[in-house]
Amino acid sequence: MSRTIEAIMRHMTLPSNEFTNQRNGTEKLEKEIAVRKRVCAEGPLFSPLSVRSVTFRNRIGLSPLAQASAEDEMSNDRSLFSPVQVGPYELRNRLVMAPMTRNRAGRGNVPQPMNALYYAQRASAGLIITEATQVSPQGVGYPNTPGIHNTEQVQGWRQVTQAVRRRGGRIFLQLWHVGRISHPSLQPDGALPVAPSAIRPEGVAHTYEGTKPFVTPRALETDEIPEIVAQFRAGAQHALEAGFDGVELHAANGYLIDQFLRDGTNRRTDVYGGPIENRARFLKEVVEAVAEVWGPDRVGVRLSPTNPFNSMYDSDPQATFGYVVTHLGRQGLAYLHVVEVDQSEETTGQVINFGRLRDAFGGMYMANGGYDYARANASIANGDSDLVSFGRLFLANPDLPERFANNELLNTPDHTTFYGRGDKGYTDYPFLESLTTCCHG
Ligand code: 8OZ
Repeated sequence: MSRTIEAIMRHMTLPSNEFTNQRNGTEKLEKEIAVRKRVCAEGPLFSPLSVRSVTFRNRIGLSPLAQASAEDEMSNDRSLFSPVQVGPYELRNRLVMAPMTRNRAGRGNVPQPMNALYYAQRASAGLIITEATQVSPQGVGYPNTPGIHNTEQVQGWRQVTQAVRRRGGRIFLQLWHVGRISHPSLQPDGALPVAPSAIRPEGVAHTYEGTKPFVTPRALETDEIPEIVAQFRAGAQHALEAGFDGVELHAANGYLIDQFLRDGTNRRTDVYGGPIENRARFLKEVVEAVAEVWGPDRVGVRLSPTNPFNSMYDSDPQATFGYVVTHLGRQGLAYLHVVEVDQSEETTGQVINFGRLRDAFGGMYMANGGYDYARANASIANGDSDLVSFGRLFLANPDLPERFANNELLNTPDHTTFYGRGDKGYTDYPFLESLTTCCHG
């Protein structure tokens, strides 16, 4: 159901002040006054009104405000290609390149020129979100993933941001700490990975010596948590120095922040565990720290409420994430980015209503997970989302917006080259017009 129709139905049972409290309240109020005047003059109470596929026989019970938004929806041309304001930025389209781990950082987890070329090739996205990037050596969980915790890494990332900017693109850095999804061989001094609780994930870690069974992580002491918040703050500061346009917090897919949020991985009995108000405390503190560096309107947050990937589970994801997004909605963030699908063969079978999360957040909603052009466009046109991020399609099609716009065929992603090693399957996917070398120099 579109957001407008939902709003209309809600409005039939809500007092009008509750409705006008929603986002853009003032603008809507002004519109309501204008529409009331017009409605009085034209008296169309018994004229039919069509809102997409639904025709109302008359307008009784449909407030002038609801009529205005319905008419707006019909007359507006929201699509993947309409510009959108995200924080201080007007993005030229609503196609976002999703964060994707590619394991191609250079020595010392420093981004290299090949990485700059890869991102610059994809600069026609309305927004690029980088691959997940460690805020500290403790936050590392895979080989050759980039960091943002030392000067060399900041310099490496600066080449990336400059290359993207030269092509007129916008780029946010995704800040990451893997928590328990690591292995002593990837940790400083061979230490145990850390987590909210000492619960071992199923499966294997990916190390420089191949895969190894996950170990039981060490539960963080309460007084260690501010140090990790400080790692995120420092990562945010480094991202600013590296020339990014903003940052996204990786609070999804079973990494450290998500491990605190969901009750399957958080069995703490201190102020960071137990009820969701406590489980969300770590995320709240990280958001606050990072927003102090960037301002909240250049900070996005990524969540994956039902994704079981990395042995994740929550007993009540609608309530857990309803609370989380309601809190985030009050912070004035750039956007909420939601992985709406399960990225694991073991599905929990849990179904939640993402529209309710979107409404509870109230700001820019970025949808992710298995969208193609038609579905993404429809989602934006009917108000179900404001932005859509594409992973594999962007990986394989550096000029994805152009291909969508012209209804062109798409390159097929090559799974064998997703993770690691060289430019094959990285910077050599063809452009429509063989512009593969477009971004050098
Ligand atoms: C695939 C392989 C390694 C890491 C995520 C950062 O799922 C990842 C990731 C994905 O968010």
